[in-house]
Amino acid sequence: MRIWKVLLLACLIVSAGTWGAMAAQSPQVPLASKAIPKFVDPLPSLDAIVAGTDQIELQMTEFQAEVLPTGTFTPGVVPKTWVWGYLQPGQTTRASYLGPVIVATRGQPTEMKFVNNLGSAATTNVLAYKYSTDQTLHWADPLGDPDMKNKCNHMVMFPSPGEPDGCDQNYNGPVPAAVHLHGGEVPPQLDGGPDSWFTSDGSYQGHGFYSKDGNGLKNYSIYRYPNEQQGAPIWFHDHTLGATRLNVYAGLAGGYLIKDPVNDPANLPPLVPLVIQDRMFDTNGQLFFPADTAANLLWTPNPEHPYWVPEFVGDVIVVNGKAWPYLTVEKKRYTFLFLNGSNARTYEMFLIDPAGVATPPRMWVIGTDDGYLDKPVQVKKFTMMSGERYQVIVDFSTVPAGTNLVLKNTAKTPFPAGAAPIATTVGQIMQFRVNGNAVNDTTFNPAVAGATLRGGAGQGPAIMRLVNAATGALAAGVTAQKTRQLTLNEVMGMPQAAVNPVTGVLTNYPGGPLEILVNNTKWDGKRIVGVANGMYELLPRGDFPSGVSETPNEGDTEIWEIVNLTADAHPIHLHLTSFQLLNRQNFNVTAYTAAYNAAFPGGGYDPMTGQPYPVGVFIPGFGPPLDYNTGITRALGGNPDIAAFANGKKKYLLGAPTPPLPEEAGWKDTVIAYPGQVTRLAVRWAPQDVPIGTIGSYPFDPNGGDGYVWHCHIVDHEDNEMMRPTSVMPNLPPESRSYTDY
Ligand SMILES: [Cu+2]
Repeated sequence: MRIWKVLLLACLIVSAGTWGAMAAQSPQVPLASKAIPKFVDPLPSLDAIVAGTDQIELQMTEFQAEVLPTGTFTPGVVPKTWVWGYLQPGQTTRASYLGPVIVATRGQPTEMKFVNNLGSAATTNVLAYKYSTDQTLHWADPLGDPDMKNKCNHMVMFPSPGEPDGCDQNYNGPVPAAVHLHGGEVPPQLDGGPDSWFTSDGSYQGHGFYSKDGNGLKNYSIYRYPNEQQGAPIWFHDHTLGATRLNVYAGLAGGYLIKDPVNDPANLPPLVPLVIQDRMFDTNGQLFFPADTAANLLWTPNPEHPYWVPEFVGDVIVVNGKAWPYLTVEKKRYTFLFLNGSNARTYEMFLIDPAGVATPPRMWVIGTDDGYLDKPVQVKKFTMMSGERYQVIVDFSTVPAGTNLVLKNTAKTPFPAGAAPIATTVGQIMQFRVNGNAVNDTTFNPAVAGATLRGGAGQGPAIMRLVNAATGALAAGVTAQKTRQLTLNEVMGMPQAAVNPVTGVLTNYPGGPLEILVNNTKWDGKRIVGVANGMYELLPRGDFPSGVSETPNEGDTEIWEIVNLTADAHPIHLHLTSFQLLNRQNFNVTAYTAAYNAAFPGGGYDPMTGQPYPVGVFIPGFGPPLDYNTGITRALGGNPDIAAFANGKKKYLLGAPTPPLPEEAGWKDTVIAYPGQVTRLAVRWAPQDVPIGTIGSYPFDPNGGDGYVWHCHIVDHEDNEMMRPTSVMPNLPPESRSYTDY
C-alpha cells in the first residue's frame, strides 16, 4: 500500500465531493435477512435437458422467480423476484432462475443457441442491475464509440478534463451478455469469454458471432461444444467484460454435466445438484446490490468506481435459486454436486444436527471440478471458493428418521481472515430432513475398504497424474517445460473526501481498492505512461506487444506459481484446460514485496504527484517489474524469483511445500490461492487423458478467435481487471484438425 501525501488532499476534496454527489442512488431499501424465514420451502430441482443431436436453444429472459421463501412478507404468499435466466423456447417463467442442467455425453457434440432477450437497462425490472452498472470499469460498453471503447474507464478517481459526461451514472442501454462454458474444453471461438458479448438489438463484440451460422445482425450466438473431454460437472454462466458480477447475480447460470459412459464410475447414488449463492434483497423482495457511494454506508466510498464493490457478499444464502431451502432425503446415499456460484463468498461446509442428538452422516468427496477422483476421500468438512465444484456422497442411512440436519458454513469474509458468518443467517446453507425407514441401498458404497472410483476392476483407467499428490512434487515421468511466477496484486485508490450523509460533515475516507490485478497487468496489457490533452496515454509493453503475456505451447506442461501479495484468498481459474494442484508454500510477504517493489524501473505517471514514479517504487498496472521473457527461467513472468535468497541471507520461501488436500487432488480448473502463500499448479495444455507428447493434442485449433483468459473467480475482481488473456500456440496446422465445425 502507498503512503499518500497530505498536500494533494486539497484538490481532491473539490473533485471528489462533486463526483460523489452526482452518482445516482438506488431507491431500494435493504431487507434484513434475519427477518427471512429459514427452511420453509423445498429445494427446487433444476430443469434437466438431455443433449442429443438436435440444437438446444436457451433464451436469456427477464421473468419473476420464487427466490424468497413463502411467508417472507405475507403468510402463505410466495414473493416474486425479477430475475434473468436461461429459459427454453415457450417457457415464459420458471420457479428457479438457475438452470437448466444440460446433460451431454462424451464424444457427442452439443449445439447450443443462446438468445439475448434481455432488452435494455433503461427498462429492466432487475433493479440490482439497473442501479449497479459501473461505466468507470473497463467494461463491454455497447453504446461506446466503436473506435474508442470504454469511454469512461480511467485509472484515477476524478474525471479528467475532457472526459465525457455521465460516466458517474449507471448505464442505460441494451444489456450485453456472453455465455462461457466454465471447465469446457472448447475452441477459442466458442469460449464465450469477456469480449464475445452480444445484445438483444444486434450489437456485438469479438467472435461471439463467428459461430456456426456466420455473421450478421442478430441477437443470438450458436456454439457447437465438442464434448470430447472426460466426464465432468462443468457449468455455463455469463462472462461479459466488466459486468459479469451483475449478469450472474441476476441469475444467468446453468449446469453442464458431461457423462463419460466408458470411464465414469458406475452405479453412483442419485445425483442432486446444489448450486450455492448469496444474495441481498430489498423490502419489496427484489434483488439488491450495494453501490459504493458515500450515501451507502455499507462500504467505504470509492468514487473512482462509484457502483463497483470490491467483494460482494450477501446476507441471504440461496441454493438452486431458493433462499434457505430444505430437502427431504431417505435413509440412503446421495451424490451431491456442490457448486459455488457466488460472486465472492467462500463456504466451509459441514453437516450438524442442531438438536445435538444425531451423529452427522459421513461424507466422501468423489469428484472435483473436472472429473472424478480415483478413490473416495472421507471429509468432515470442505471449503469452496467461487467457481469450484465438488461431488460428495452423503450417507444418511445412519441418521434417525425425523432428524433435521443443517448444512453449516463457517468461512470468514473476506476469506480466510475476515469476519465470521452470523450463525443464524449466512452461517447456515440448507436443511436436510431425514425421512422414512432404512432402504436397501445397492449403490456404490464409498465406505467399503479399498473402494475405488477409477482404476479398479471393471472401471476406467486411473486419472493421469501430473502430480504425486502425496508428496506435492511432479509425478514420475512428468517434466515442466516452463515455470511462470505470477503475482496477485491489489491496487489501492486515493484517499477520498465526501460528505457523510448522516453527519453532513465533509469527511476524508481512506482509499479503497481501486482495482485488483493478476501479475500487476491490466486486462488489456497496457499501462499509463503519461498524460496528454487531459487523457491518459496507453502504450503496450515492449516484452508483450500483443498485450498477451501467457502464450503456452499446446501440449506443454507448465508450473504456474501464483504469488499472492494481497491480504485475501483468490480462486484462480484457467479457461480451456484443467490442471492439478502441485503444492502450496508459505513465503515472507514483507521481504518479497520489498524486493518486488525495488525491481520497478521508475517512469510512468503518478497521478498523486503528477510526476514519473521514482526508481524502486511499485507502479500500479505497470506489469511485472522485470522483463517478462528474459528473466531467469525460474521466474518467467517478470517478477523477482520467489525461490531466490533475499539480501543474500534469507529465503523468501518459508518451510516445506504442502501437498494438495486429498479432496483437491483431482482435475481442477479453479483453485484457492491463499494469502501469504505461493500456490503452484501443474498446468498441461492438452486434454486430460491424451498421452504426454501427443502432437495436435486438441481436436481443434486452440489458437485464434477471442483466445482464452485466466482470472480470479471472485466475480467482482474479474470485473475490475483481475483477468488476463492467454493464447495457446498450436503444434499442428489448423486445417489438420478433425473438429473444425464451429
Ligand atoms: Cu480475486
